[in-house]
Amino acid sequence: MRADPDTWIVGAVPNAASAKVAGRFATHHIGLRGTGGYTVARSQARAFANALKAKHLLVYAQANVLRKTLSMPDDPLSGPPNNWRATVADPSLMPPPVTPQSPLIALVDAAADMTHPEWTGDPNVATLPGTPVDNPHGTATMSVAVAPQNGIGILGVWPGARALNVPLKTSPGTDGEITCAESGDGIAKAVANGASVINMSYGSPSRCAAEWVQIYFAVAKGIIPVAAAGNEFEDGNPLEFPASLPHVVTVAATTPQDKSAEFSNANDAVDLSAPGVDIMTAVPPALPDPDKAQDGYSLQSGTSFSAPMVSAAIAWVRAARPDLTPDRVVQAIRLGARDVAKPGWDPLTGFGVLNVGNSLNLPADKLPIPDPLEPNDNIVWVKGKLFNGKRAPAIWSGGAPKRLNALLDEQEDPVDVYRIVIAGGKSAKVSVIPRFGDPSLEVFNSSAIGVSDEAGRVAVSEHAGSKKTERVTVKNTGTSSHSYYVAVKPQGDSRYQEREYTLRVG
Ligand SMILES: [Ca+2]
Ligand SMILES: [Ca+2]
Ligand SMILES: [Ca+2]
Ligand SMILES: [Ca+2]
Repeated sequence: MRADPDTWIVGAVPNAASAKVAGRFATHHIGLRGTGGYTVARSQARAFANALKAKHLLVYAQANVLRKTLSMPDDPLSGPPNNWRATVADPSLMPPPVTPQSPLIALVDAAADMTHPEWTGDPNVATLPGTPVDNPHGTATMSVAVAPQNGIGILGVWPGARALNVPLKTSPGTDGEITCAESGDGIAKAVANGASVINMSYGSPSRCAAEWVQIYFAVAKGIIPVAAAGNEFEDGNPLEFPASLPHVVTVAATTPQDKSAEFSNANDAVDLSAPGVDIMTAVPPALPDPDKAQDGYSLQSGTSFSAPMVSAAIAWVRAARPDLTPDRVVQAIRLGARDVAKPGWDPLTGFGVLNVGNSLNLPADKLPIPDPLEPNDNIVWVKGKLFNGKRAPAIWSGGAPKRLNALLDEQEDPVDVYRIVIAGGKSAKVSVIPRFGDPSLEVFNSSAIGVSDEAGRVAVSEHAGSKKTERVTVKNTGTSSHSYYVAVKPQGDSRYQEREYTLRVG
């Protein structure tokens, strides 16, 4: 038996009499008060135990046996030079146990091959039926997220975590492309199946309103959307969607040397990076192997493989830190990233390379405050024209003043809109007190179609500077009560994207 040669452990009835006996020897009490275990020098162990025994206070005695630090053993294809996982998650970090209640990672993607040997006997992964496996992409993204520690192939970021492949039909005659309607339907299925995180390793420069609505619906339910930044840096570096929508965690790709991958799109929407060059992935054995060695595994490159690493890390942090709101989980992932390239955030790598350990350990008081009532980025989202057909609850309808603290971000959260109700003939005093950076204040009546519609604007206050409180008074000159929409936006040319403010109405 391997044990510490110098000490012994003696367990006593946890009471004052035992403590008195322990005080006569060179002892150290182990752990919480009232648990009664002591370490003692080996030379004194027998005398201490006998002294306790004489007073019927001895409970146990044993050698101070050694424990090995646990670490995640590699599977055959996850060791060097394929050890990207060690870059994002220290192998000594043990992921939380997987239970039926663990956060579900939904990967909206090409159909995954569930007959792949990597998933044999794995009860935690699934796909939705009915779509043929015609493309390696869905199998690969799922493996990077959750491939189990099973002596076969590779390890995902959270090996053995719960994952659902939501298969999309690829459009005939294209190179595995999908329509935006398919994407919207896939996101909705992920929501309906209880996703905690939705991974979208696809995109294009075209916006798609239907996809946007589904993503914001997910955000409103506390689900975190993650998307690949895109692989077109050398083809004009266009903004791609859904990656560049507000509230989406946008993932760029880095090389094994922590440099931005030459193909990885760079823009203000990028939140962080993860390895994306020569990533060992599982691929369907029955399809032609992308790297030509027909073995069910293939080295692949692209932001498509970086994004599911972040999705799995988000699920892990959600499991380990259930006290954090979803927006603060995203902040823990962003701010926990290991800074690379230019110091601080940059458009190539965002806040840096994913680092699960840092994100797990960032103290809650180092994270930004929770940001309430998102997504509220324009009047349509709050008025119920796009969502549920229901208006967002009013934050004030008369009576005592209401306050709330909130955040903006020029890219990720460009506008905050809140509904208030003013009774006929009454007024509301609205103010925005800056806490960080410079916000502006506008109020719109319910005829306004959006926060750029000046015809519907009934009040505005936009003093330059981060010290000045914005104040307006809005009077409802009609006889019946009406909804008004308070809009807070970033202003000024701060080098920071973030704003924090207190809104007061009443
Ligand atoms: Ca494996
Ligand atoms: Ca983003
Ligand atoms: Ca906000
Ligand atoms: Ca907002």
